[in-house]
Amino acid sequence: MPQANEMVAALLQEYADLLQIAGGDQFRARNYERAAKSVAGYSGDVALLDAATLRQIPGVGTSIATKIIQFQQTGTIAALEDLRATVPGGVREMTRIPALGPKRALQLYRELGISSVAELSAAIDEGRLRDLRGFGPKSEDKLKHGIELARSLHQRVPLNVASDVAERIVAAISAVPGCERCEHAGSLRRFRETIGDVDILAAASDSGPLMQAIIELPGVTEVIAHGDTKTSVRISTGHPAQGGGIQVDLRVVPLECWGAALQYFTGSQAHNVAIREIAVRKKLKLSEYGLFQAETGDLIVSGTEEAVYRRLGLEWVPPPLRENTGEVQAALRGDLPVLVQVGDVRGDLHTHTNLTDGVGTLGEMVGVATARGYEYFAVTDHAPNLFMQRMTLEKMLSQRDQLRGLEARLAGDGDPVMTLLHGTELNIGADGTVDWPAEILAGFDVCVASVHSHFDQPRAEMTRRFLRACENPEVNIIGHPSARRIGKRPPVDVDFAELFRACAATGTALEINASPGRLDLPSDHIKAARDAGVKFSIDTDAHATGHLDFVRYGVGTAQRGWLSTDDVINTWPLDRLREFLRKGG
Ligand code: DGT
Ligand code: CA
Ligand code: CA
Ligand code: ZN
Repeated sequence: MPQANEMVAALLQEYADLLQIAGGDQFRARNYERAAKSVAGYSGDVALLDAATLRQIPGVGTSIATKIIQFQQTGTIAALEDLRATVPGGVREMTRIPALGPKRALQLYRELGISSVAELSAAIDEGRLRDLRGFGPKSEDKLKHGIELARSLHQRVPLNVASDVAERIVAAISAVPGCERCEHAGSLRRFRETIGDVDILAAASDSGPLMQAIIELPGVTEVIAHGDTKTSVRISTGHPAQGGGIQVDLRVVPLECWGAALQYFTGSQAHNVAIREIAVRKKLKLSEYGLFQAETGDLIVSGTEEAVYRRLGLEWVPPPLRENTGEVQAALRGDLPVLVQVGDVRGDLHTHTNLTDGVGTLGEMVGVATARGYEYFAVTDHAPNLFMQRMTLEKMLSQRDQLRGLEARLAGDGDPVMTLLHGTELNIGADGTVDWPAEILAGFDVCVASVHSHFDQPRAEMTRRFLRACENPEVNIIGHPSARRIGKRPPVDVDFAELFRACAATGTALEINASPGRLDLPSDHIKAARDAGVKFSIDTDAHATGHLDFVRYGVGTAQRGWLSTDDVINTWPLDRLREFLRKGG
């Protein structure tokens, strides 16, 4: 995404937040929020557009276009500066705490003078919230939990944010003369769902110029350490939510050590400990410099990861498996799974357009899917029970016509380039029922069904709710099954073992939602689900054309769950997929 779009989106979002906190016009706040999303998902560079072109972006009218022009000229928005003066930044931070929200954050500020998360935390401990209207012991607990969640995200960065930073740095370091190799390692290479710091490994005989290059990169806010083998900096991420930036460690090794170093710095620590124990038993010594004879110190291998693993009697272990959860034993037996790859995905089965809350038109979304080379593509806009999306039967049917027309045009005179599937994302109601009667649902090619409300149901009720959705013959995929938002909302309390059994028995797939704020089903549940015979669909839940690219995070998450193509329905040819979507009916 162009950098200016990112910045403008952040400013518009901040403006929306402040409007809402200051108790202004909720309608205007929502407009700014919508514009922020559109700008973030817009493919052109807003720094280069005139007012007339800006107004073509969905949600951008005259007033917002004027503010963007002002940003182009001054780097800021005057109206925003005014609002900032009336609401302290710490209060806006407070609104990010799940279970608080703008109204009550402002109440805390006005009535108790609390203007930061730290002050709020102290006030809870001192019992100062207890007598406040609208707050009680139960909300104290919820707030404390919310503060924890918000803090954990503040320290660790979402996968896509770290990934964008790493890509930028690897490109910059690779371009330095003398750099022979450069790749990212650490938790990012393992596709953990959040990243503590970004580890970059490079090979060069002289590390100096590479170390110099990283401290001079644009966006570096602090040099934490600067040496010959390791340099650490803090760098801003360019993403709105990550004010504090992220730490990046660059390590430079001689090319001969590449494989041993990459293995070492990819981790995880637990995996490395297990591998080193195997080395010790073979009277060898493994370090970031290579695999050596313990006694003589003679080097055996170090050039490639494959050679290091092979000499230890193991298959090469794909990084997402390296968590010491059975992969070492499997690699010793030569029994690792053949993991699903991004290139195996034949289509996306959960996407949105601007008919509901997406920002891309049907044509734009389909265009980008075609360019990705997908064989099939499902459009699954929200269904009527999510009232704020204002979906109707008429709108849905007219979209279906439009989609069929588009498909015919894609095919031209020849074979269809890509099959378009008309789907919907249904809402699993509190009792497990979904939108629309069965005869309407039967008209869709694919139905995703998700929980979007009543997140706090007790386990037994929540489990019954999911089971009923699975037993619905029209429901094909349970969307973002845990409904968590990483760092924002905890997973729902459902009996996963029961859910997995029901999915396997009814032929309902569980989604692996690839959106970096979700990554849901979380990887730690995937393996158990697979063992129960569940099939999966790796979907982006794209709300903008750029989101289709999130599929790689979904595939990384699936790999962490040990999945192969046989487990993932949208890697299958269309006829096999269609057979699955019939649910045996
Ligand atoms: P993160 O940054 O918290 O998301 O997680 P990692 O896994 O990237 O951890 P990090 O950055 O501390 O270190 C990167 C890798 O380097 C780690 O996975 C294993 C290796 N490593 C770093 N320090 C040590 C250490 O003291 N002992 C061992 N065995 N390995 C280490
Ligand atoms: Ca790291
Ligand atoms: Ca590190
Ligand atoms: Zn959804």
